[in-house]
Amino acid sequence: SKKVVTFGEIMLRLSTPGYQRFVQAERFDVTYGGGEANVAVALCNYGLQGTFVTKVPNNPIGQAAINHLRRYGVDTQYIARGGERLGIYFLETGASMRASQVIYDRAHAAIAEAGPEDFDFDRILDGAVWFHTTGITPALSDKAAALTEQALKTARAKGITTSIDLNYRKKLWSKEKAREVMTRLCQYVDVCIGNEEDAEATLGFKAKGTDVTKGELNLEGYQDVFRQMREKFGFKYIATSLRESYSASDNGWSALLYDGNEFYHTRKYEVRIVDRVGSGDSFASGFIYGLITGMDMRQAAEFGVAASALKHTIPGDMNHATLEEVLQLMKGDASGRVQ
Ligand code: KDG
Repeated sequence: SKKVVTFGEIMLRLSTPGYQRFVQAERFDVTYGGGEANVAVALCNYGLQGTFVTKVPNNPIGQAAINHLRRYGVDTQYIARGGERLGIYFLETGASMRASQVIYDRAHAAIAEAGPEDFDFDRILDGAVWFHTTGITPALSDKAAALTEQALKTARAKGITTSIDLNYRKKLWSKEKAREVMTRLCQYVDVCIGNEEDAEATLGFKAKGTDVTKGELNLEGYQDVFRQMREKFGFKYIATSLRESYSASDNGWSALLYDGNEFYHTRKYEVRIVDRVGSGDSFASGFIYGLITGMDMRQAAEFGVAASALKHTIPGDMNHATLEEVLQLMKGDASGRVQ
């Protein structure tokens, strides 16, 4: 099956049980997450060969992260071992009017301190049809940014389709730094995924006359931003999942796609949120899956948004919805009920 390579960080996720606050918790639930690892797992679930590239410490916690990926069929052969530690992130899940909280404990993670000696991208990318990364990886350190650039450049040189999810993480870097680095990386990108806030923070694109921080969906503003992005970088596709209504527990969820010619707004799903972490990655992996398997761009976006709607119902960062479930949902009504 088709090989897709993703590159980034996998972290140990420690979340408070149920809806407990951090200050109450006496134990944590353990799982693993990370934008690009989430994409690799979802692609394996759909039947592609997801290859995840990172560096994890040579200790049992690093091994546990690798085992977690292997459990879902991810190819882990290029994961470098060594360095100090696996990054951790703590999660307190929100409900109703109380928002979720994330605390990072990821400084000096093995992947943040990895160097060119750890990865031979020419060999890693051999036989791949697609390379994916996100704006989280170059935010980890200057060394990680250089590796991300190296991977994208190598993929380009080998004729492999490249995608990036802009994924701005304000706790990791400033907008100024993000803009400098992401503008450089986007030269090597075919498919760009990101919402209005990501586009503003990482690339400086702002819809004329709209305030992205207000959180109201403004399709015209989006179209304006996507046009500017396309003009500057020549992306083949620009896409984003869209949160159409805002509350901590319910979402109107759709996606928008632009190919330089046509804007396509997918159908909208009403989702009740169990765990929204990783929903953007679910959209990205679904969209990538659709394009790789020959769906037209609209179907690929519909597949992505249906996959992402299902993710909201699944605890953990990774999407464990099956291919059949996603296809079924695409056929059903928008409330998610299937006829
Ligand atoms: O997109 C989901 C990610 O945010 C999550 O898996 C954790 O990679 C992560 C991060 O850096 O926030």
